[in-house]
Amino acid sequence: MIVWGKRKTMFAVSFIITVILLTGIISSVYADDPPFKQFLPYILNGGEEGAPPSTDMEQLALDLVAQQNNLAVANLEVVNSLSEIYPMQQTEVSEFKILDNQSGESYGIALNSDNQQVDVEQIAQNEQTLYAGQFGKLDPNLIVAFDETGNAPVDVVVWLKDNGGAATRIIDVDFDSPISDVDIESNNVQAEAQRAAEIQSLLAPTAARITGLGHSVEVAEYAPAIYATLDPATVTQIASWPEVEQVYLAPINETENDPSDDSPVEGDTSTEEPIEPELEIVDNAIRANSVHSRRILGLGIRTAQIEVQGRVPTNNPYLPELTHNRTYVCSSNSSHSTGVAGIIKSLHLSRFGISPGTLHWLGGSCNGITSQLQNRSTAAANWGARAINLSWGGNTNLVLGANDRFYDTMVFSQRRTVVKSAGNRASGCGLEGNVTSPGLAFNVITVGNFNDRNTTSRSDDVMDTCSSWRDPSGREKPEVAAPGANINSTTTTSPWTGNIGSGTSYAAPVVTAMSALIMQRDTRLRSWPEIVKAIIMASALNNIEGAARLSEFDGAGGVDALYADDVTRGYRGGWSGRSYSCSTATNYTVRSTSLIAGKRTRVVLTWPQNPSYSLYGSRPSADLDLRVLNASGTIVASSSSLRNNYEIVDFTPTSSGTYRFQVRKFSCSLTPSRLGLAFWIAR
Ligand SMILES: [Ca+2]
Ligand SMILES: [Ca+2]
Ligand SMILES: [Ca+2]
Ligand SMILES: [Ca+2]
Repeated sequence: MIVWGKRKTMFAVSFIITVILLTGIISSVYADDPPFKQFLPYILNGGEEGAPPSTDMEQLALDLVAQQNNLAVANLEVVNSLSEIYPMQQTEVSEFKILDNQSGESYGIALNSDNQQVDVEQIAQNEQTLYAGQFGKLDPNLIVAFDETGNAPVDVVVWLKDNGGAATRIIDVDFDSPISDVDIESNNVQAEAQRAAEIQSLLAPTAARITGLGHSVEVAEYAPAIYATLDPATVTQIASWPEVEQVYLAPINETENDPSDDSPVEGDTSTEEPIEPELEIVDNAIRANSVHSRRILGLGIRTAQIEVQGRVPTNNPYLPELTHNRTYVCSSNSSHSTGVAGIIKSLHLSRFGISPGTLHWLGGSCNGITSQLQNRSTAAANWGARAINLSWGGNTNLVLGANDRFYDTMVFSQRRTVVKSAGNRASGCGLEGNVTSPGLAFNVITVGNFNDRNTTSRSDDVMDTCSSWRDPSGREKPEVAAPGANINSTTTTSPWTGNIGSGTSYAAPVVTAMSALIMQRDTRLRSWPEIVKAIIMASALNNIEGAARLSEFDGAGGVDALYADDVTRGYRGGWSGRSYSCSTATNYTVRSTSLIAGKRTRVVLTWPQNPSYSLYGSRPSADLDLRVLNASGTIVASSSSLRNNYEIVDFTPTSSGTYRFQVRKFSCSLTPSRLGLAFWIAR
């Protein structure tokens, strides 16, 4: 790693060159790579994560908060901090979250590298304004794409400013709620129709304007997105229109299996792994078999997989009764599509899928074209899919792109659970480790890949060395990990099952299928992706690497279907869903429950990123924190992330009694609309 001082100098030089070269960007001809390419992640996302702030700076932050609020510094504690570099302004800002242990109040303070107090949200806004002034409202990856194609037209997504959708009526739910799923569903149908009408009237004038320039367009149904193929001059013109939020590259996407890992390397015992003889090892490894024996099979739940490449054969006897949508898929059969389908719903007697009872939809795009993938995702949702699997993606250098914003919108507005493979870009595959887009999206569940070593014992489990892990600044992705190494699933030819290889592509459908099991257990959860995500994270107790609470490669841990089912049915755990707006009380108790001394407890809070937030790519529109309070009001555990749109606590109470799970509103710029909470208690 380069030390900060040296990097800052290097950066300053590159930055000056960048500005010189990119002034009047469209008229210039790019001879080389855009010079800012290596800084892509930091330019739009409001900063690269810097080195942690020094203890001196931490002390200064404590002193300032004490001074400004008339508090005793001895009662104050830094609970989280984050340093980020803002390249357009050539500044580094350190943010601190400070808790007053006596009152339970929390305070935020931000300092620049000269130890001056600054308004960090203002700095983030300025960064975006400066970027737009320099480069237009263009996705940095779009600028790179124009460079690579010699300024030829490329596929883009014109994303419009949007008020966040109709003020939808949210029905609060928890395990004992008398609200029926019929009420929730009719609420959703109404809200979705309202949203579609609103989006169409928002899109029509701009779509007509682009058509007027001589370009054909397509529009999305529930997202403020217009698809077109445009040259740089036209993009620059469109980006200057006030109604346009951003113009994104519409990338070409690839499947996220790792074909190089298909078979053991002969003679190299260090890398040799047995091929899973049966998919049922995965079933057992995550204990889905125990859930199946409770007759929870995903019955009555609609799932979908959106695929890059081709079809699933209609004559595979273990994959009957699928809904094959063939609009944009290749005419040939695909081992990737067929393998993913089997992981979700194979009916092979000894190679059962994780949710063999679901009604399942297959469709996608032969060539991984973004507009087609988004279009087919909407078609799947319209068909009724409630859990949607995305085992494909692309590297955007950690910049949130057109697909991230689209799927964040799908979760936010259409209340679907969306699951995405983390990518296979880690060192085992010779790459840098970036989580791929749309796995950077806040609201999807991003899944890493662990190797269960073909045993149900958990002690030998390891992360797959290809599984992507590198995060956007201040965030932690993936959320969870699932088995995805040396998988045996359904195939395209007789005998119809066999080795399909490895990759996060095969870990994601495990979690998609688990979502369907959760939704069968309680059908109200079909339209509460926040609760489904909270349940999956709270129950992911197979710690594969690093800290048990949350760590770099496995997130909250390896998934566990049995614990997830227990939490869903309210056995040694439970869940709640609530409406939530920026005007909700600063301290808001979601749930009170009895906890047991000496029994490990895990609580997860999730809320959606509002995709209409002006700083969408760099920070959540609401920064909520999670606290657990005992009967006397003392905080016994807390989680205070600055950038994640989830919080997780993992602790063991020292006394039995009633505890409160409290949401602390640290900041709220735009409503998240709702939140989900789930908790698990050791037996
Ligand atoms: Ca194992
Ligand atoms: Ca871990
Ligand atoms: Ca990570
Ligand atoms: Ca937070």
